[in-house]
Amino acid sequence: MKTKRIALIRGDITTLDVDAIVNAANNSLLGGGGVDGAIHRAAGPGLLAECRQLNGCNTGEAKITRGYNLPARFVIHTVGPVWHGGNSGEEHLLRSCYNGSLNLAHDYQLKTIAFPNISTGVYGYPKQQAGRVAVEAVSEWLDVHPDFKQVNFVAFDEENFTIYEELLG
Ligand code: AR6
Repeated sequence: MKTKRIALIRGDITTLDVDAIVNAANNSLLGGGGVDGAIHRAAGPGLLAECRQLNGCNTGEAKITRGYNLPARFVIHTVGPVWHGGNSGEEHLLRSCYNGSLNLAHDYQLKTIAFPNISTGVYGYPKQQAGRVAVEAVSEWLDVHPDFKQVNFVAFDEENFTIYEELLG
């Protein structure tokens, strides 16, 4: 492990009892498939009602809501880039999702967070490359935020688990 403050968890992010789980959302913030659909189903209709007030979210940025029926107190919704081959600013935008989510958590004085592998489902970002960006961005952010307690990477499938295991050493 790069740091004791990074953990790898296998499973479903909606079951985690952390201060905030991160949603891989779309620009509308009005729900969708993948982890977004799972989070909205588990949180219940209050989440969608609050999301409607947010006026969407730009790619690479993040917004926060309460967690409603989730064990997590908050949901941080971030919009990852769609993969267009890697020369369209995807890495910069993906890094910005991690930094923006962590900065928002810090602003709310949260101490524990869980991330899915943003952009690697419907949005097509290669899982290994996205995992590397995620681990780098989080490690760098933690280095300058010694008070933050724990960042969890959540691997929903075996492929993601193996990727993070190798990246985290
Ligand atoms: N817990 C943790 N990780 C999960 C879960 C879960 N319950 N379900 C899926 N994953 P995706 P994207 C992983 O497609 O690529 C939605 O329709 C999955 O294995 O959820 O950023 C939104 O509304 C994958 O590695 O998000 C947007 O329109 C990762 O989560 C669009 O999809 C991300 O896959 C966003 O696409």
